[in-house]
Amino acid sequence: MTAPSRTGGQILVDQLTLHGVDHIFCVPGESYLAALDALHDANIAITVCRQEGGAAMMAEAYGKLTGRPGICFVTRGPGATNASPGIHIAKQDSTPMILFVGQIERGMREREAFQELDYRAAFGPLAKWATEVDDPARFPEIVSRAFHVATSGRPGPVVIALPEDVLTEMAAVADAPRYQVIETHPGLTQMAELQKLLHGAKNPIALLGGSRWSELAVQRFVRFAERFELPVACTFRRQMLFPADHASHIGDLGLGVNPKLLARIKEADLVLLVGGRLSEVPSQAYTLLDIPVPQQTMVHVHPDPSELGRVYAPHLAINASPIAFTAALEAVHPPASLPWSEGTKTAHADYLAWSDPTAIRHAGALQMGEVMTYLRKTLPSDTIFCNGAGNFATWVHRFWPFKHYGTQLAPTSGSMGYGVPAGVGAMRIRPDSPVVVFAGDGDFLMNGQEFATAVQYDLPILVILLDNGMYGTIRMHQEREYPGRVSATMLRNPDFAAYANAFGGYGERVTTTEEFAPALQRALTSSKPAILHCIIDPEAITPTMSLSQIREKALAGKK
Ligand SMILES: Cc1ncc(C[n+]2csc(CCOP(=O)(O)OP(=O)(O)O)c2C)c(N)n1
Ligand SMILES: [Mg+2]
Repeated sequence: MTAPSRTGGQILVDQLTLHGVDHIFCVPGESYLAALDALHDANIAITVCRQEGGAAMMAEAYGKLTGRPGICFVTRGPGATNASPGIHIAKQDSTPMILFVGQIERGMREREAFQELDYRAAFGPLAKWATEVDDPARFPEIVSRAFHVATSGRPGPVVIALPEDVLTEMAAVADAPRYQVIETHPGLTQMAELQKLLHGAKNPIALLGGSRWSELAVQRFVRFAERFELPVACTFRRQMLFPADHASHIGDLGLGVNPKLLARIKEADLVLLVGGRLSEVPSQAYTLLDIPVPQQTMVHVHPDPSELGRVYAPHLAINASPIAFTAALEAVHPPASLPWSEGTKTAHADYLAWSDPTAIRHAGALQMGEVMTYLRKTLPSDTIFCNGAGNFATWVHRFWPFKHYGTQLAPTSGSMGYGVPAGVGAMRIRPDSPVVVFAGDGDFLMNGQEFATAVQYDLPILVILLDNGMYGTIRMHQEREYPGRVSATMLRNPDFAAYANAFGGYGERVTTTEEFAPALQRALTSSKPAILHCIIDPEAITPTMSLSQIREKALAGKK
């Protein structure tokens, strides 16, 4: 049978449909009208956004939540450069994503035509693969490859430029088959070696990170941890990989980490690192384990062979996805006695003490320890927490007990402005899960415009915006390094409650602990996207150290 003749835009959208795409995030542009036209009749939901940075972060959040590539469409030049933070997040966070970018007509290339950009050059180092389509007949091949590249090995972002005339040109070409996720399984001998190492260990520890997990993979790892009474920590912003209330959970390896957890990892004789890279933040600036050869016996499990031996030379390297590895763990058996099991109990108790918000007191009338205690009592455990970067995020990371896979959206890349778009993206695809966005005053306004998208699609995300009138994290670093010399870190803020109202959402200003709970209840009953504008004392820069204490300590050190 001969293939029907279709426009490039139609062929492209037909490929998306057959690869299972059910949602795209976009800001429109005249450069890809033919693709938008084909989307008009496709069974694909569209979220139209206010800025490409927000659209790309929503697509990245989709990829994080589903394990399938998040799809984003933007226009050429400024549309593409605006989308670049989402690409960087997908790269660092190992998230499958595909960004389609409009492009000038083929015949105008190299003249620096209107909004012309060389996408291979601009996105080459940022993305896992960046390319441009030259012929509409090649859409089936190139889109299929994009899905395979985005999801295989260490997942990541793909960028595909779409010349305007390639989208309008007709071609007769057959569709590609639906892509398959390329699974990477551990070998029997490797699993036997792992069992041998575990049987010889006195003090093992597991660290979980990366992507290519699933709810089932987490359940399997929980069963393995139970059989071995193994202590398990999650790495930076990967807390949803192991339930915080489980007896084997011993905390997370992020910023402002529990010193007892660090000590325990240093004292371990076997480190089982599953899925992650143990990069700068979890490795505490590469000080936690020796490089290249850790003193501990290291077993590194990663879906991408190029990450194995990249920084650490593991004693046992297993090239497998967490999904396949955890399936194989079912056949690994514990030794007759578990000399570390008392240590696991102590480590879990240390975690519980460290993450107890009730003991926390800091400056100001609004006490975050009490706020977190209230949230722990009130919010359902399947609430999806989203945040960008700033000291405000500590309240979530340290004090919210993540219990389920798929409840944490936070960039390991430390990108500000992620929380609101991630929350919008999450609620678009999981409309029945409560979504809470934690944001700082600096962080919020980097993509606060997507609050309008939440209003447009009736998504009642709840933004808890902690306003301390500054880029607090940087101020904290300033006080440490250059005490008393405040430079470019102060902010004069708008009335964020009025902002929420002006957008058609619900907004309230919260200045005391007593005001928080009733304001939260009113926000929830409004059923609208809501912002609680919480005024935080600038002194309350960390749960335990005030800004003045940090400055005084630094000044004392300089004397
Ligand atoms: C896109 C981006 N720009 C700049 C930074 C550097 N940075 C990290 S935290 C921070 C300040 C965050 O301020 P805010 O959101 O108000 O949170 P706070 O630290 O005050 O709680 C800045 C500027 C970053 N991580 N990402
Ligand atoms: Mg701030």
